[in-house]
Amino acid sequence: MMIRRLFVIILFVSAALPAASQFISEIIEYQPAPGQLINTSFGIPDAANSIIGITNGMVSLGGFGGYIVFRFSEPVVNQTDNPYGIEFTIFGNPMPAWAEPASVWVMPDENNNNLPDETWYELAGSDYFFSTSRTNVEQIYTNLSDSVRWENNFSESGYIRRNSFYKQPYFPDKQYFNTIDEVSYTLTGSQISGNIETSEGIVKCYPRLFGYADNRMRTSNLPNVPDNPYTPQTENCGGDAFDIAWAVDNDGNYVDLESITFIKVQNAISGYSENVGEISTEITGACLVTPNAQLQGETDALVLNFNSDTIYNDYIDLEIFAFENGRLNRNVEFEIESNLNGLTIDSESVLHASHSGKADITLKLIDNPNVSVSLSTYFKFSEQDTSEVFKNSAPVILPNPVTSDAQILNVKQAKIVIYDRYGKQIGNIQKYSDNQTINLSFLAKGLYFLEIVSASEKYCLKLVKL
Ligand SMILES: [Ca+2]
Ligand SMILES: [Ca+2]
Ligand SMILES: [Ca+2]
Ligand SMILES: [Ca+2]
Repeated sequence: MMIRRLFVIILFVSAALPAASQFISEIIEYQPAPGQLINTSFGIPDAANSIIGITNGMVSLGGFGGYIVFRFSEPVVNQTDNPYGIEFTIFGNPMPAWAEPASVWVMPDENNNNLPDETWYELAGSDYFFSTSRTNVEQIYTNLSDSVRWENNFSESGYIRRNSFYKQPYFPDKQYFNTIDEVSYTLTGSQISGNIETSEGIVKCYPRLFGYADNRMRTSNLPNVPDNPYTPQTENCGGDAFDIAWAVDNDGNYVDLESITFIKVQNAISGYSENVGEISTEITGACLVTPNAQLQGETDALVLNFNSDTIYNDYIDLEIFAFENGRLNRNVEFEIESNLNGLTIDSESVLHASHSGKADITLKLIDNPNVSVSLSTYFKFSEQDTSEVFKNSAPVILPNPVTSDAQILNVKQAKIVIYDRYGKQIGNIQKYSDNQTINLSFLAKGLYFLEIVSASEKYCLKLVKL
C-alpha cells in the first residue's frame, strides 16, 4: 500500500517538473553597479553563479545600470503558442510594495560564435513608452573613500551612501571584479521612473504591469508554468514572465526574432530612499516555459502613467497605452466611467472635464471592456475654486535662505512643487494652506525653485537651502 501511494505521487509531480535544461546553464558576464550587497556573498562572481540550474540562488545587480548576462543551454525560440506567448520567467525577491525593476534584453547568436558580440534588443515592458522613461542613460560611478558618487548624461548626480546594515565598501572591489576600474566606470542602460513613495513613513516602489525583472512576487508553484503578465493578479508560478516578441531596436521599433541565445538583466531604476538605501535588483534564477496550449488568458492590457492628486485645468493629456500580446496598440478607443459628470476622453487621449470636483475614473477598452485602468484625481479649475487661492500680494518664502522650517506668506491654498536647480522635481506639497509651517530640512544645501500653483495662477520662487 505504501509503495503504491509513493509511486502515484512521483508520477504526478514528475509529469510537470521542469527539466534541468530549462534553467540557466551559464553566466556570461556579471557587471554590477555599486550597491549595499556588492562585495558581500550576494554581490560577487560566486553569487552570479548561484543562479545556474535553480530558481533560488541570489545575486545583486547593485544600483542603476548593474547587469548580468546569462544563457540557457539551447537557443530560446519565440513560440506564439506558449502560454500567453511567454518563453521564460525570471525570479527575483520583490515584496508587494517594493519592486526593484530591471530591464531585460535579448541577443541572437547569428554569427554562431557562442559570444554575445552582436546587437542587444530590449524587451519593451509596460513602462517603455512613458515620457518618464529614457534610453541610453550613461551613469558614471566614482569611488570615494566613504561613499560612491554618480553622475549621468542628463546632468543629474547623487551618492550611494553606506547604510548601517552593510558596512563594507559598495564600489566593486578589485579582488572580485578585476575588469572594473578601481576609480570610476560607466554603465549605460534604459531607465524608468522610480515612483518611490515615502508617505506615512512607509517606503513603496510599486511593481510595473509587465516586462521587468525583480518586479512581481513568485508563488510556490512549478517555475515552468508562467504568470500571465498582462493581468495584475498572480497566476501559476508568478515572478516575471517574458515574451521574445516584445523585442525592440534602439529606435523603439518592434523586431521579430525567431530565437535568442543571450539574456541580459539590468537594473532600470536610479532610486534611493532613506530607509532601504539604493534600489538594487536581485535575481534568484530563471526558467523556460513548458509549452501548454491549454493555458490561455487575457492578452490585452492597459497601462497609465499618472500621479496627479489635483489638476488645475479642465483637461489633462493622459499617458495611457494599450497593448495586445505585449505589443503597443495605438488603434484603440476608450470608454469612460466616472462619478463626476461631463468627463470625456478624445481620440488623442486627452481627458476633458466640464465641472470641478473629485473624480474617480475608470477607462476601458471599447472592444474589450474587461481590460481597464482606474485613477482618482481632483479637477480644480472653476471660478469659485480660483478666487480664494492667493491673497492680494504675491507669495513670499520666509525665511530665505532657510535651514529647516519655512512659511509661504500670502497663499490661501495651493499646491507647491519643489524643483532642484536642474529642473528635476524632487518633492511636492499637495495642499499648502494659510501660512502653514513646512519643514525643508530634508533638502541638501543648494538652490531650489518652488512652484506655487493655484487653479488660475503660477508663481515660481527661488529658495536657498543652507
Ligand atoms: Ca513568444
Ligand atoms: Ca529586490
Ligand atoms: Ca555571437
Ligand atoms: Ca498576472
